[in-house]
Amino acid sequence: MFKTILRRLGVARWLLVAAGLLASAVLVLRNLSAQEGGGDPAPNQENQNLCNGQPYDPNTQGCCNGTTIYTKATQCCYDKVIRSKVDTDGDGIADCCVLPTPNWAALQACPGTRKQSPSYPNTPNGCTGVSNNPCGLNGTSFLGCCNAHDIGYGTCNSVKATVDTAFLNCMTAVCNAAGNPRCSYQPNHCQWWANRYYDGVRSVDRWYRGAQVAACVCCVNGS
Ligand SMILES: [Ca+2]
Repeated sequence: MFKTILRRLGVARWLLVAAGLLASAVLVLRNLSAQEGGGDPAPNQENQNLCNGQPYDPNTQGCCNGTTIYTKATQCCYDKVIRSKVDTDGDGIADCCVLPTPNWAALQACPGTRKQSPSYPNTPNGCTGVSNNPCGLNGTSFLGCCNAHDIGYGTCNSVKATVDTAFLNCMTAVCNAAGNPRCSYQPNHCQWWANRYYDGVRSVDRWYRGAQVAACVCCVNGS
């Protein structure tokens, strides 16, 4: 009886050892298969880029919206759409330049370059909301200066401070040419009004930003 128990314990020990060996073998096999077939590309294709399963060369091609391959030399992908770098729809600018730009923030985030919109008329309208000739004398009209200022704001990529300074210089030149006279209805001189008009535009951003949004289109690099 006692011998039988000892013999059975011996058999159980061998069974445990055999089970341990089998588990180790399974682990080794599992590791080998993970190295070969995991989520990464196979070793002989490790540098291959796929677009929706199709291989492409990222140096010359792109994967638009994660689904469609396009050629970088002649096309761009903007707003998830493949567009042409030339003007195929006849609106006067490359199709990769998108009209219109919705707002100032979008314009700042514009991918690539900003260009003048061919459909923006950039028509000046004089001294908007104020008198063209606040001094009220012959030779003291700021109309031409206000129009130039409008066109400056409506020129894509213009610099606001530069346009505003040119506006002041223009009005100062008008006043100087007229001898900086005392104005007809106020006890101020022409230059006083020039300075007020300059202050009026220098301190406000929204007119400049609105004009830039209307005047600019966003063009993807190379367009
Ligand atoms: Ca076009």
